[in-house]
Amino acid sequence: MNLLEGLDRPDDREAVRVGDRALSYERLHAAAGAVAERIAGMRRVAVTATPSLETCVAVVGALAAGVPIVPINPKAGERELEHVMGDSAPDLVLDDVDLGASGDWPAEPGGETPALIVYTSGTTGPPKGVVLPRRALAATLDGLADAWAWTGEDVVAHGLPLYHVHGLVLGTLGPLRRGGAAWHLGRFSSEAAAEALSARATMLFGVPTMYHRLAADLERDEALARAVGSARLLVSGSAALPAADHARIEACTGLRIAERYGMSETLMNTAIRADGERRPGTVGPPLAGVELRLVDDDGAVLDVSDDETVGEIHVRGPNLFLEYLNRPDVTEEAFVDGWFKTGDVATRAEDGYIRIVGRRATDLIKSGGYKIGAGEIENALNEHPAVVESAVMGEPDPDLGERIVAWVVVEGERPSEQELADHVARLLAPHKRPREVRYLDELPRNALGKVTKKQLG
Ligand code: MCA
Ligand code: AMP
Repeated sequence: MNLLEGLDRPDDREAVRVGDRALSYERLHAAAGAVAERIAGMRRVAVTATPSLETCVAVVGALAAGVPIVPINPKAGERELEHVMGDSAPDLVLDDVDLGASGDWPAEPGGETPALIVYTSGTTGPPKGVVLPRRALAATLDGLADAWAWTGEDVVAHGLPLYHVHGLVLGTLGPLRRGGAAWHLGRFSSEAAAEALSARATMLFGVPTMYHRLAADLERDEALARAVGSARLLVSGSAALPAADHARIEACTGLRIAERYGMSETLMNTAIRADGERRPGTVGPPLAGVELRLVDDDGAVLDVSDDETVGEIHVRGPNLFLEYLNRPDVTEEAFVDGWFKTGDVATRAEDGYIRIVGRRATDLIKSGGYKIGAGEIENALNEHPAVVESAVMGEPDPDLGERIVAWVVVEGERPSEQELADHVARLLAPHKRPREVRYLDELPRNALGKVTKKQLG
């Protein structure tokens, strides 16, 4: 099974571009081969996943070698880095990749070989490493190729981080499997997206926050709107796209965004097809090969397609992860009869379209497309010397989807909001910092002494 089929024919076509630097298939193949030779036989490696050609070569080299690679947030703070490095214990951090080196590729590893370990937040405690095998990457990318008529002719533009599934698997490995090109914008901006799309890019991948910002810019600038309107497909995922932003983008570009729904553990589950109806608020039918069911609170399977009855999404298929690294207990709890319990709550329409209406855990926050656990932030806040206790929640935000709000009880001199935000950014990551801090004398509690977050806000 050739995971990156595009690399079977390493010629001088462009494979990856980051800003104004690019690598041909030939160069990528050679440089990744050198990485593969260097790490042969290692148990696990990591890479500080900056948006760079070096990161792409490190990941492709590790895939070539059959050595699982952990992409690390370059802005990971002290605690987060300590945890990820301790938990994954890489033999090497591939931060000195040489784009000019050359080496040979070993034989293709088997489909169950772990390929990537991507860290994702839970409700409490530190993030968990999701172990993704090669066949899951292949299955999800082929499912999307079928849904979007995605071929080697396509050039995917995006400005997503390379330490999560969206930017790494879909935005980078996707084009390499198809034999097309990935065009990383370096950092997302409407101008960079428009430039790529008016040059060679055919598809744009982004999170709803990016489309929200894009909409505002396109409304101001017709030339920008025309450039974005030349795309073959605009795709949104990682969080719910507000209907208003969907309509604004359509009004400016004439294009209706296609949404798809996935998760680090499952990769992609559903997608609106390139030739399918775009109904705002829906994420389309299951991808080929993915089984999806809705289950009620008692665990009974809901055999209904009325776009009204709500149940938790369970999925099964070749797109699923192997396990949470070092967490057999949590892995076991995540499944029932071979089905993965997503925690997402949805309806199903007669034509199979899924509409996500919420999620089971209130302690999970989706901000800017990042999944963030409330407990993780509370633990970080509680480490601040002035903080006695804290409670963190997500509140609706037009730009970020949800913004992180922290309620804190402090003693002594009150630290400023900025100080607490910086404290969390330093320990965890900047995107996990509270955007707002509210000070209280005490947190509301029920008779059992448990904090009742519902009474906050
Ligand atoms: C601000 N900054 C700070 C601080 N405050 N740095 C240190 N300490 C602080 N206190 C810095 C930030 O690091 C950042 O730096 C800049 O200021 C702006 O920060 P922020 O406001 O957080 O960024 P933003 O502009 O609001 O980011 C919006 C975004 C981002 C670009 C949309 O949220 C994003 O990239 N989201 C993508 C998330 C994603 O890929 N999710 C996929 C998960 P600098 O400017 O240098 O960066 S995978 C998934 O969900 C599944 C599989 C799926 O379905 O896809
Ligand atoms: P992560 O754990 O970071 O991979 O985030 C996965 C979660 O993102 C899913 O469980 C959903 O809650 C959410 N998600 C992803 N895509 C969509 C979408 N198109 N609409 C709504 N929620 C989404």
